[in-house]
Amino acid sequence: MVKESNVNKAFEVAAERYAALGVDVNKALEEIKKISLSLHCWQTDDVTGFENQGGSLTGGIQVTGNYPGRARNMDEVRADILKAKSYIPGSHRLSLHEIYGDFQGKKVDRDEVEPCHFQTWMEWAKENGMKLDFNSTSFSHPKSGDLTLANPDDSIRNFWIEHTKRCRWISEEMGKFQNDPCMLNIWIHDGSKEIPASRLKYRALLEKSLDEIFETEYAHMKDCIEAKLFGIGLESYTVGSYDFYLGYGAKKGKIVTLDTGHFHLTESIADKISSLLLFTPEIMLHVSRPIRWDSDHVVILSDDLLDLSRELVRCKALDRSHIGLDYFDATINRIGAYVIGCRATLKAFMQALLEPTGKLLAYESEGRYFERLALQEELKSLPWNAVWDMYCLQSGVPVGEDFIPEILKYEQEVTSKR
Ligand code: RNT
Ligand code: ZN
Repeated sequence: MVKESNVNKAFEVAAERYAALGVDVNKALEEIKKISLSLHCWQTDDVTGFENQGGSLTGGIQVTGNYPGRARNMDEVRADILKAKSYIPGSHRLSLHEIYGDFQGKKVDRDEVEPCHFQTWMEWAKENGMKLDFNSTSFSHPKSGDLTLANPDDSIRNFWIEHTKRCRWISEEMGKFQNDPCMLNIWIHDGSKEIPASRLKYRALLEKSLDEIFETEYAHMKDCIEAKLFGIGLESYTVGSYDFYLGYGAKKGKIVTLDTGHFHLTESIADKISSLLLFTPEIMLHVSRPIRWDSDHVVILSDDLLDLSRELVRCKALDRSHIGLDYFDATINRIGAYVIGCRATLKAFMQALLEPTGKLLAYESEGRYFERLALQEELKSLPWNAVWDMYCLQSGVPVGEDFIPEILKYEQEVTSKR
Protein backbone atom coordinates (compact mmCIF):
# COMPACT_ATOMS: atom_id res chain seq x y z
CA MET A 1 0.00 0.00 0.00
CA VAL A 2 1.24 3.48 -0.82
CA LYS A 3 1.82 5.24 2.51
CA GLU A 4 -0.24 8.35 3.09
CA SER A 5 2.70 10.07 4.75
CA ASN A 6 4.77 9.56 1.59
CA VAL A 7 2.04 11.05 -0.55
CA ASN A 8 1.98 14.08 1.73
CA LYS A 9 5.76 14.48 1.71
CA ALA A 10 6.05 14.13 -2.05
CA PHE A 11 3.23 16.61 -2.52
CA GLU A 12 4.98 19.17 -0.39
CA VAL A 13 8.19 18.91 -2.41
CA ALA A 14 6.27 19.01 -5.70
CA ALA A 15 4.33 22.09 -4.57
CA GLU A 16 7.61 23.97 -4.01
CA ARG A 17 9.07 22.85 -7.29
CA TYR A 18 6.00 24.00 -9.23
CA ALA A 19 5.69 27.22 -7.25
CA ALA A 20 9.17 28.16 -8.47
CA LEU A 21 7.71 28.12 -11.98
CA GLY A 22 4.68 30.13 -10.93
CA VAL A 23 2.33 27.12 -10.82
CA ASP A 24 -0.07 26.75 -7.90
CA VAL A 25 -0.60 23.02 -7.33
CA ASN A 26 -3.64 23.61 -5.16
CA LYS A 27 -5.26 25.53 -7.96
CA ALA A 28 -4.52 22.61 -10.32
CA LEU A 29 -6.18 20.30 -7.78
CA GLU A 30 -9.26 22.52 -7.75
CA GLU A 31 -9.35 22.60 -11.54
CA ILE A 32 -9.04 18.88 -12.04
CA LYS A 33 -11.99 18.28 -9.73
CA LYS A 34 -14.13 20.10 -12.28
CA ILE A 35 -13.19 17.65 -15.03
CA SER A 36 -15.95 15.11 -15.50
CA LEU A 37 -15.28 12.30 -17.90
CA SER A 38 -18.18 10.75 -19.73
CA LEU A 39 -17.63 7.06 -18.99
CA HIS A 40 -18.61 4.77 -21.87
CA CYS A 41 -20.95 2.10 -20.53
CA TRP A 42 -20.04 -0.22 -23.42
CA GLN A 43 -16.61 -1.15 -22.02
CA THR A 44 -18.39 -3.41 -19.51
CA ASP A 45 -20.04 -5.73 -22.03
CA ASP A 46 -18.23 -5.44 -25.39
CA VAL A 47 -20.87 -3.11 -26.90
CA THR A 48 -23.57 -5.76 -26.58
CA GLY A 49 -26.46 -3.92 -24.93
CA PHE A 50 -29.76 -5.43 -23.86
CA GLU A 51 -31.58 -5.76 -27.10
CA ASN A 52 -29.98 -8.55 -29.11
CA GLN A 53 -28.41 -10.72 -26.45
CA GLY A 54 -25.85 -12.81 -28.26
CA GLY A 55 -26.24 -10.88 -31.53
CA SER A 56 -23.08 -9.84 -33.29
CA LEU A 57 -21.50 -6.42 -33.37
CA THR A 58 -21.73 -4.87 -36.85
CA GLY A 59 -21.09 -1.46 -38.37
CA GLY A 60 -17.40 -1.89 -39.04
CA ILE A 61 -16.34 -1.97 -35.39
CA GLN A 62 -14.93 -4.93 -33.53
CA VAL A 63 -14.18 -6.01 -30.00
CA THR A 64 -11.34 -8.48 -29.77
CA GLY A 65 -10.76 -10.91 -26.92
CA ASN A 66 -12.94 -13.14 -24.80
CA TYR A 67 -11.64 -12.61 -21.30
CA PRO A 68 -14.15 -14.09 -18.85
CA GLY A 69 -16.46 -11.89 -16.82
CA ARG A 70 -18.36 -9.81 -19.37
CA ALA A 71 -21.39 -8.09 -17.86
CA ARG A 72 -24.41 -10.02 -19.16
CA ASN A 73 -27.35 -7.89 -18.09
CA MET A 74 -28.29 -4.49 -16.76
CA ASP A 75 -27.57 -5.29 -13.12
CA GLU A 76 -24.07 -6.48 -13.99
CA VAL A 77 -23.38 -3.50 -16.23
CA ARG A 78 -24.47 -1.16 -13.43
CA ALA A 79 -22.47 -3.00 -10.79
CA ASP A 80 -19.33 -2.90 -12.95
CA ILE A 81 -19.72 0.79 -13.72
CA LEU A 82 -19.98 1.55 -10.00
CA LYS A 83 -16.96 -0.62 -9.31
CA ALA A 84 -14.89 1.13 -11.96
CA LYS A 85 -16.09 4.53 -10.76
CA SER A 86 -14.88 3.76 -7.23
CA TYR A 87 -11.28 3.70 -8.52
CA ILE A 88 -11.46 6.91 -10.52
CA PRO A 89 -11.00 10.20 -8.67
CA GLY A 90 -13.58 12.93 -9.27
CA SER A 91 -17.22 12.89 -10.26
CA HIS A 92 -18.07 11.58 -13.68
CA ARG A 93 -20.86 11.19 -16.18
CA LEU A 94 -22.10 8.06 -17.87
CA SER A 95 -22.58 7.68 -21.58
CA LEU A 96 -25.30 5.25 -22.65
CA HIS A 97 -26.05 3.82 -26.06
CA GLU A 98 -29.65 3.35 -27.15
CA ILE A 99 -29.23 -0.45 -27.06
CA TYR A 100 -28.77 -0.24 -23.28
CA GLY A 101 -32.40 0.75 -22.67
CA ASP A 102 -34.36 -0.92 -19.90
CA PHE A 103 -36.62 -2.83 -22.28
CA GLN A 104 -37.85 -5.24 -19.58
CA GLY A 105 -37.56 -8.21 -21.92
CA LYS A 106 -39.86 -6.66 -24.54
CA LYS A 107 -38.86 -6.19 -28.15
CA VAL A 108 -38.63 -2.48 -28.68
CA ASP A 109 -37.37 -1.71 -32.16
CA ARG A 110 -35.07 1.22 -32.74
CA ASP A 111 -37.87 3.32 -34.22
CA GLU A 112 -40.06 2.69 -31.18
CA VAL A 113 -37.73 3.63 -28.34
CA GLU A 114 -38.95 6.26 -25.87
CA PRO A 115 -37.70 8.14 -22.83
CA CYS A 116 -39.59 5.67 -20.60
CA HIS A 117 -37.03 3.01 -21.55
CA PHE A 118 -34.40 5.09 -19.82
CA GLN A 119 -36.39 6.06 -16.75
CA THR A 120 -34.63 3.55 -14.47
CA TRP A 121 -31.26 4.66 -15.85
CA MET A 122 -32.07 8.29 -15.05
CA GLU A 123 -33.04 7.37 -11.51
CA TRP A 124 -30.09 5.06 -11.03
CA ALA A 125 -27.69 7.68 -12.32
CA LYS A 126 -29.16 10.27 -9.99
CA GLU A 127 -28.87 7.96 -6.98
CA ASN A 128 -25.25 7.42 -7.86
CA GLY A 129 -24.38 11.04 -8.52
CA MET A 130 -23.89 10.65 -12.25
CA LYS A 131 -25.29 12.62 -15.16
CA LEU A 132 -26.10 10.91 -18.42
CA ASP A 133 -25.00 11.37 -21.99
CA PHE A 134 -26.51 9.44 -24.86
CA ASN A 135 -25.75 7.85 -28.23
CA SER A 136 -27.99 6.74 -31.05
CA THR A 137 -27.24 3.17 -32.17
CA SER A 138 -27.38 2.39 -35.86
CA PHE A 139 -25.12 -0.67 -35.83
CA SER A 140 -25.92 -4.30 -34.85
CA HIS A 141 -29.40 -4.29 -36.34
CA PRO A 142 -30.96 -6.11 -39.31
CA LYS A 143 -31.55 -2.74 -41.02
CA SER A 144 -27.97 -1.52 -40.47
CA GLY A 145 -26.41 -2.84 -43.68
CA ASP A 146 -23.75 -0.56 -45.09
CA LEU A 147 -26.01 2.49 -45.21
CA THR A 148 -28.40 3.94 -42.63
CA LEU A 149 -29.02 7.70 -42.67
CA ALA A 150 -27.45 7.87 -46.13
CA ASN A 151 -29.47 5.02 -47.58
CA PRO A 152 -31.16 5.75 -50.94
CA ASP A 153 -33.98 3.41 -49.89
CA ASP A 154 -36.45 5.76 -48.20
CA SER A 155 -37.93 3.14 -45.92
CA ILE A 156 -34.54 2.31 -44.40
CA ARG A 157 -33.41 5.91 -44.28
CA ASN A 158 -36.65 6.97 -42.62
CA PHE A 159 -36.35 4.19 -40.09
CA TRP A 160 -32.97 5.56 -38.96
CA ILE A 161 -34.20 9.15 -39.10
CA GLU A 162 -37.00 8.17 -36.75
CA HIS A 163 -34.53 6.37 -34.48
CA THR A 164 -32.21 9.35 -34.29
CA LYS A 165 -35.08 11.78 -33.68
CA ARG A 166 -36.22 9.61 -30.81
CA CYS A 167 -32.70 9.56 -29.41
CA ARG A 168 -32.71 13.37 -29.38
CA TRP A 169 -36.04 13.30 -27.57
CA ILE A 170 -34.67 10.84 -24.99
CA SER A 171 -31.59 13.03 -24.53
CA GLU A 172 -33.82 16.03 -23.98
CA GLU A 173 -35.71 14.20 -21.24
CA MET A 174 -32.44 13.07 -19.65
CA GLY A 175 -31.17 16.63 -19.73
CA LYS A 176 -34.34 17.92 -18.09
CA PHE A 177 -34.31 15.19 -15.47
CA GLN A 178 -30.72 15.85 -14.46
CA ASN A 179 -30.96 19.61 -14.89
CA ASP A 180 -27.85 19.56 -17.04
CA PRO A 181 -27.59 19.21 -20.82
CA CYS A 182 -27.28 15.67 -22.10
CA MET A 183 -24.77 15.26 -24.94
CA LEU A 184 -26.19 13.17 -27.76
CA ASN A 185 -23.54 11.64 -29.97
CA ILE A 186 -24.52 10.55 -33.44
CA TRP A 187 -22.16 8.14 -35.11
CA ILE A 188 -23.17 6.11 -38.12
CA HIS A 189 -20.98 3.66 -39.98
CA ASP A 190 -22.29 4.40 -43.49
CA GLY A 191 -19.77 3.71 -46.19
CA SER A 192 -18.60 1.18 -48.70
CA LYS A 193 -15.95 -1.45 -49.16
CA GLU A 194 -15.29 -0.44 -52.73
CA ILE A 195 -15.03 2.92 -54.43
CA PRO A 196 -18.53 4.25 -55.00
CA ALA A 197 -19.52 5.59 -58.39
CA SER A 198 -20.86 8.66 -56.60
CA ARG A 199 -19.41 9.97 -53.39
CA LEU A 200 -21.65 12.99 -53.49
CA LYS A 201 -24.97 11.13 -53.62
CA TYR A 202 -24.66 9.60 -50.15
CA ARG A 203 -23.26 12.71 -48.53
CA ALA A 204 -26.16 14.72 -49.92
CA LEU A 205 -28.55 12.15 -48.45
CA LEU A 206 -26.82 12.29 -45.07
CA GLU A 207 -27.06 16.07 -45.06
CA LYS A 208 -30.77 15.83 -45.84
CA SER A 209 -31.34 13.26 -43.11
CA LEU A 210 -29.49 15.32 -40.52
CA ASP A 211 -31.43 18.45 -41.44
CA GLU A 212 -34.64 16.56 -40.85
CA ILE A 213 -33.38 15.04 -37.60
CA PHE A 214 -32.34 18.44 -36.25
CA GLU A 215 -35.62 20.18 -37.14
CA THR A 216 -36.87 20.18 -33.55
CA GLU A 217 -35.08 22.62 -31.28
CA TYR A 218 -34.33 21.33 -27.81
CA ALA A 219 -33.06 23.17 -24.76
CA HIS A 220 -31.69 20.39 -22.57
CA MET A 221 -29.59 18.39 -24.98
CA LYS A 222 -26.75 19.09 -27.39
CA ASP A 223 -26.11 17.35 -30.70
CA CYS A 224 -22.68 15.97 -31.54
CA ILE A 225 -21.71 14.46 -34.89
CA GLU A 226 -18.84 11.99 -35.03
CA ALA A 227 -16.64 11.58 -38.08
CA LYS A 228 -14.57 8.59 -39.00
CA LEU A 229 -11.87 7.61 -41.46
CA PHE A 230 -13.09 4.11 -42.24
CA GLY A 231 -14.73 1.03 -40.78
CA ILE A 232 -13.87 -2.64 -41.15
CA GLY A 233 -15.42 -3.86 -44.40
CA LEU A 234 -16.08 -0.24 -45.37
CA GLU A 235 -12.55 0.73 -46.23
CA SER A 236 -12.91 2.78 -49.41
CA TYR A 237 -15.46 5.37 -48.49
CA THR A 238 -17.05 6.82 -45.36
CA VAL A 239 -20.05 9.03 -45.89
CA GLY A 240 -19.58 10.85 -42.57
CA SER A 241 -15.96 11.81 -43.10
CA TYR A 242 -14.25 14.52 -41.07
CA ASP A 243 -14.62 17.07 -43.88
CA PHE A 244 -18.31 16.28 -44.08
CA TYR A 245 -19.01 16.77 -40.39
CA LEU A 246 -16.67 19.70 -39.97
CA GLY A 247 -18.50 21.43 -42.80
CA TYR A 248 -21.89 20.48 -41.39
CA GLY A 249 -20.96 21.47 -37.85
CA ALA A 250 -19.51 24.82 -38.89
CA LYS A 251 -22.50 25.64 -41.08
CA LYS A 252 -25.25 24.45 -38.76
CA GLY A 253 -23.67 25.12 -35.37
CA LYS A 254 -23.33 21.49 -34.31
CA ILE A 255 -20.62 19.97 -32.14
CA VAL A 256 -18.10 17.79 -33.95
CA THR A 257 -16.96 14.73 -32.03
CA LEU A 258 -13.28 13.98 -32.33
CA ASP A 259 -12.65 10.31 -31.75
CA THR A 260 -8.90 9.98 -31.40
CA GLY A 261 -9.00 6.67 -33.28
CA HIS A 262 -10.76 8.06 -36.34
CA PHE A 263 -7.98 9.73 -38.23
CA HIS A 264 -4.87 8.90 -40.19
CA LEU A 265 -2.39 7.63 -37.66
CA THR A 266 0.04 10.52 -37.97
CA GLU A 267 -2.68 13.15 -37.85
CA SER A 268 -2.66 15.27 -34.69
CA ILE A 269 -6.02 15.54 -32.96
CA ALA A 270 -4.60 18.21 -30.65
CA ASP A 271 -3.98 20.39 -33.68
CA LYS A 272 -7.68 20.34 -34.58
CA ILE A 273 -8.89 21.79 -31.29
CA SER A 274 -8.13 25.44 -31.98
CA SER A 275 -9.86 25.36 -35.36
CA LEU A 276 -12.96 23.71 -33.92
CA LEU A 277 -13.05 26.28 -31.14
CA LEU A 278 -13.13 29.05 -33.72
CA PHE A 279 -15.83 27.59 -35.92
CA THR A 280 -18.01 25.18 -33.93
CA PRO A 281 -19.85 25.67 -30.63
CA GLU A 282 -18.14 23.16 -28.34
CA ILE A 283 -15.98 20.08 -28.52
CA MET A 284 -16.86 16.47 -27.85
CA LEU A 285 -14.07 13.96 -27.51
CA HIS A 286 -14.00 10.22 -27.76
CA VAL A 287 -10.69 9.40 -26.17
CA SER A 288 -9.46 6.15 -27.63
CA ARG A 289 -6.19 4.55 -28.74
CA PRO A 290 -5.71 3.36 -32.27
CA ILE A 291 -2.98 0.82 -32.98
CA ARG A 292 -2.45 0.77 -36.74
CA TRP A 293 -6.22 1.22 -37.18
CA ASP A 294 -9.26 2.22 -35.11
CA SER A 295 -8.55 -0.71 -32.80
CA ASP A 296 -10.01 0.90 -29.66
CA HIS A 297 -7.18 -0.25 -27.41
CA VAL A 298 -7.28 0.78 -23.76
CA VAL A 299 -6.32 4.43 -23.40
CA ILE A 300 -2.87 4.95 -21.90
CA LEU A 301 -0.91 8.03 -20.95
CA SER A 302 0.54 8.61 -24.41
CA ASP A 303 2.15 11.66 -25.93
CA ASP A 304 -0.90 12.10 -28.14
CA LEU A 305 -3.21 12.22 -25.15
CA LEU A 306 -0.92 14.62 -23.32
CA ASP A 307 -0.79 16.88 -26.33
CA LEU A 308 -4.58 16.86 -26.59
CA SER A 309 -5.16 17.64 -22.93
CA ARG A 310 -2.54 20.40 -22.93
CA GLU A 311 -4.18 21.94 -25.96
CA LEU A 312 -7.58 22.08 -24.26
CA VAL A 313 -6.06 23.66 -21.17
CA ARG A 314 -3.94 26.14 -23.14
CA CYS A 315 -6.97 27.18 -25.18
CA LYS A 316 -8.89 27.64 -21.90
CA ALA A 317 -11.47 25.37 -23.49
CA LEU A 318 -12.33 23.02 -20.65
CA ASP A 319 -15.73 24.61 -20.17
CA ARG A 320 -16.48 24.11 -23.87
CA SER A 321 -15.26 20.52 -23.93
CA HIS A 322 -16.84 17.17 -23.16
CA ILE A 323 -14.44 14.35 -22.53
CA GLY A 324 -15.99 11.05 -23.48
CA LEU A 325 -14.07 7.81 -23.63
CA ASP A 326 -14.50 5.23 -26.33
CA TYR A 327 -12.61 1.98 -26.41
CA PHE A 328 -13.48 -1.64 -25.89
CA ASP A 329 -10.99 -4.25 -24.91
CA ALA A 330 -12.06 -7.77 -24.08
CA THR A 331 -8.60 -9.28 -23.82
CA ILE A 332 -8.03 -8.27 -20.19
CA ASN A 333 -10.18 -7.68 -17.13
CA ARG A 334 -12.77 -5.25 -18.51
CA ILE A 335 -13.14 -3.20 -15.34
CA GLY A 336 -9.36 -3.00 -15.14
CA ALA A 337 -9.32 -1.78 -18.73
CA TYR A 338 -12.01 0.80 -17.89
CA VAL A 339 -10.07 2.13 -14.91
CA ILE A 340 -6.68 2.23 -16.66
CA GLY A 341 -8.10 4.37 -19.47
CA CYS A 342 -10.00 6.75 -17.21
CA ARG A 343 -7.06 7.25 -14.88
CA ALA A 344 -4.71 7.77 -17.82
CA THR A 345 -7.02 10.45 -19.23
CA LEU A 346 -7.20 12.26 -15.91
CA LYS A 347 -3.43 11.99 -15.45
CA ALA A 348 -2.98 13.71 -18.79
CA PHE A 349 -5.23 16.56 -17.67
CA MET A 350 -3.39 16.73 -14.34
CA GLN A 351 -0.14 17.32 -16.21
CA ALA A 352 -1.76 19.85 -18.50
CA LEU A 353 -3.14 21.79 -15.53
CA LEU A 354 0.33 21.94 -14.02
CA GLU A 355 1.88 23.56 -17.06
CA PRO A 356 3.31 27.06 -16.59
CA THR A 357 1.54 28.16 -19.75
CA GLY A 358 2.09 31.86 -19.07
CA LYS A 359 5.85 31.37 -19.01
CA LEU A 360 5.85 29.40 -22.26
CA LEU A 361 3.69 32.03 -23.95
CA ALA A 362 5.98 34.80 -22.77
CA TYR A 363 9.06 33.02 -24.10
CA GLU A 364 7.29 32.56 -27.38
CA SER A 365 6.21 36.14 -27.84
CA GLU A 366 9.71 37.34 -26.94
CA GLY A 367 11.24 34.98 -29.50
CA ARG A 368 13.09 33.05 -26.77
CA TYR A 369 12.75 29.69 -28.44
CA PHE A 370 15.63 27.97 -26.64
CA GLU A 371 14.00 28.69 -23.27
CA ARG A 372 10.60 27.59 -24.59
CA LEU A 373 11.90 24.22 -25.78
CA ALA A 374 14.10 23.69 -22.71
CA LEU A 375 11.19 24.32 -20.34
CA GLN A 376 8.85 22.11 -22.37
CA GLU A 377 11.39 19.32 -21.98
CA GLU A 378 11.94 19.86 -18.26
CA LEU A 379 8.20 19.87 -17.61
CA LYS A 380 8.04 16.26 -18.72
CA SER A 381 9.95 15.11 -15.66
CA LEU A 382 8.55 17.44 -13.02
CA PRO A 383 6.82 15.60 -10.13
CA TRP A 384 3.28 15.86 -11.48
CA ASN A 385 2.59 12.37 -10.17
CA ALA A 386 2.86 13.66 -6.58
CA VAL A 387 -0.05 16.00 -7.31
CA TRP A 388 -1.97 13.19 -9.00
CA ASP A 389 -1.43 10.93 -5.98
CA MET A 390 -2.71 13.70 -3.76
CA TYR A 391 -5.80 14.00 -5.95
CA CYS A 392 -6.47 10.29 -5.52
CA LEU A 393 -5.85 10.49 -1.78
CA GLN A 394 -8.16 13.48 -1.35
CA SER A 395 -10.80 11.77 -3.48
CA GLY A 396 -10.74 8.62 -1.40
CA VAL A 397 -9.70 6.34 -4.27
CA PRO A 398 -6.68 4.03 -4.32
CA VAL A 399 -3.35 5.80 -4.80
CA GLY A 400 -0.97 4.61 -7.52
CA GLU A 401 -0.94 0.89 -8.18
CA ASP A 402 -3.14 0.13 -5.17
CA PHE A 403 -6.20 -0.27 -7.39
CA ILE A 404 -4.72 -3.39 -9.01
CA PRO A 405 -5.31 -5.87 -6.14
CA GLU A 406 -8.77 -4.40 -5.61
CA ILE A 407 -9.77 -5.14 -9.17
CA LEU A 408 -8.35 -8.64 -8.87
CA LYS A 409 -10.44 -9.14 -5.76
CA TYR A 410 -13.63 -8.15 -7.58
CA GLU A 411 -12.64 -10.50 -10.37
CA GLN A 412 -12.18 -13.35 -7.94
CA GLU A 413 -15.37 -12.66 -6.03
CA VAL A 414 -17.70 -11.51 -8.80
CA THR A 415 -16.76 -11.39 -12.46
CA SER A 416 -14.96 -14.76 -12.68
CA LYS A 417 -18.15 -16.44 -11.50
CA ARG A 418 -20.21 -15.15 -14.43
C1 RNT B 1 -17.08 3.80 -33.80
C2 RNT B 1 -17.29 5.06 -33.04
C3 RNT B 1 -18.42 5.06 -32.06
C4 RNT B 1 -18.54 3.77 -31.28
C5 RNT B 1 -19.44 3.83 -30.08
C6 RNT B 1 -19.78 2.48 -29.58
O1 RNT B 1 -15.94 3.80 -34.53
O2 RNT B 1 -16.12 5.43 -32.42
O3 RNT B 1 -18.34 6.17 -31.26
O4 RNT B 1 -17.30 3.31 -30.86
O5 RNT B 1 -20.50 4.60 -30.36
ZN1 ZN C 1 -16.20 7.02 -31.03
